[in-house]
Amino acid sequence: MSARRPTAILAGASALTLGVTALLAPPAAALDKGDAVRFAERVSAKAVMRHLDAFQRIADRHDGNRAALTPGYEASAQYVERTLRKAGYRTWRDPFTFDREVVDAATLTVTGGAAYEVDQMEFSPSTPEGGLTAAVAVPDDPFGCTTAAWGDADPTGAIAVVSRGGDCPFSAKATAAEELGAVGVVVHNNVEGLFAGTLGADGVVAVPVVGLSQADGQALVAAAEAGPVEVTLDARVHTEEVESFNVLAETRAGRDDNVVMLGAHLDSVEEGAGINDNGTGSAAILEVAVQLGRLPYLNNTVRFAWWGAEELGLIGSTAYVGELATREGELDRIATYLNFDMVGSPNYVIGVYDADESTYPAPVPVPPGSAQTEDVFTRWFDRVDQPYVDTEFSGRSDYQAFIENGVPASGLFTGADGSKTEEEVALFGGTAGIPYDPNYHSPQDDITNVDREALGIMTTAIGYATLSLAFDTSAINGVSGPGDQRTPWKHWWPHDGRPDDVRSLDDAA
Ligand code: DPN
Ligand code: ZN
Repeated sequence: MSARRPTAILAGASALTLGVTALLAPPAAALDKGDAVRFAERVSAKAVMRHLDAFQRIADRHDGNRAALTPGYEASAQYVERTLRKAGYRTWRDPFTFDREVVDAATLTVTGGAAYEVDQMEFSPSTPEGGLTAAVAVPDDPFGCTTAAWGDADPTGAIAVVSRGGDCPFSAKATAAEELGAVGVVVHNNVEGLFAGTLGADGVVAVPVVGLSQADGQALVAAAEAGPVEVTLDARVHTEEVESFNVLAETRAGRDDNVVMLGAHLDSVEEGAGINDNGTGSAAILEVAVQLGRLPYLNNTVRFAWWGAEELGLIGSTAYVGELATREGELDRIATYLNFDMVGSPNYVIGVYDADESTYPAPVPVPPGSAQTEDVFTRWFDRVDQPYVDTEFSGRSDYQAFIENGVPASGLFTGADGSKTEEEVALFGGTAGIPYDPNYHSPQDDITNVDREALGIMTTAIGYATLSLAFDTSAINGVSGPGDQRTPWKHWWPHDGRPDDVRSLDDAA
């Protein structure tokens, strides 16, 4: 009997505890091995909503968000860890470091007048300490795309103020102004609000380039057209190395040389609680893990990951795959990776990552086995007469690192900032012409921003696919059967090993 199965673990518990546990836990009707349909019914939307309520409470107690590097993320991780441990899992934190840009100054001050907020463009140099004081110069053609656009205006020694738009990149505006002697460049928006621009690469110009809101830009240009205006631009950033972490757990049951992996990013954006993006994915796989942990036998190991710093650029999942790629055999053991990033959008579609490119050509690698992974989901939806659509296999989430390293993947998605079509309304209801999630990346992505029907449909599909693959991945990688379950293969976290980094789990949720 492998020492890795829950029954062996429970046997380690006192008989009294076992007795009590058995009395307290509802008797789990015996599940026939590999009965994915019955298992799918066990993963309830109600339980997933309870996890989402916990994430909302965590955000409420931690500055309104669960963003990477914040106490809200730490508390979210502790909730996941505590829930998993109650379900019999060991959990691991998989730390990673990365360079984070820190803003030291971001203002444009009119001498004797208003002070405006600016956004230093990506790859722009910073101003010196104390900022840069100069006159404002405005080109004849407000877009300032070329030196010719400046006409009779001369920006020598001045800070150029140009408008976004005119069908040229920010780098062209900056290069033209610098060529004519400008010492700094301000690009004001051509739609409401501030924006985060980029010069596209390092070294494009040697002068600082910032974005400014439309309203502030128009006020500045009007003042400059009425007479000389002097401003001080103070825009400085520095990078520092920071550390975050992924949360990982895997079933004790199942052969170690054939792993089915599920993942969802646990971090939110700084703007809000991130309940749909991506509390829904995190909560859905958490409940699948809880229910799966109750099964004493699986053919294949199922591994779960709650990713850190996805919103900062897929950083946690990329670090994880990068680490595995350095360890002989690690990636080969992963039969397929299932990604769940936004599975409860209020104006939802039931979307499956289009790995066979039947609707959308994929702009990223599609490893063999991905189409077969997609089939597991579409077969389920066909079986229960659930309409579904393809969504682009775009790599725009935590499966990117896996597919770039040859690991097959697919996943489910209810939509983000894309606009719902009439055809999709005919299939799923909702409203055409507005985003699938109108509150995407906003403070309004809270517990009211989840469609329970969509969440239930997706949660059941995830449960079905997980159990189906936990018993049989042969359609994906040709591996079938129980394999050798006796030799717990030393994963790069020693299984028998690293004491759970259990910290005193405060009652974070
Ligand atoms: N990448 C996800 C996020 O913003 O957290 C969601 C997403 C995926 C959005 C694909 C748009 C397209
Ligand atoms: Zn997001």
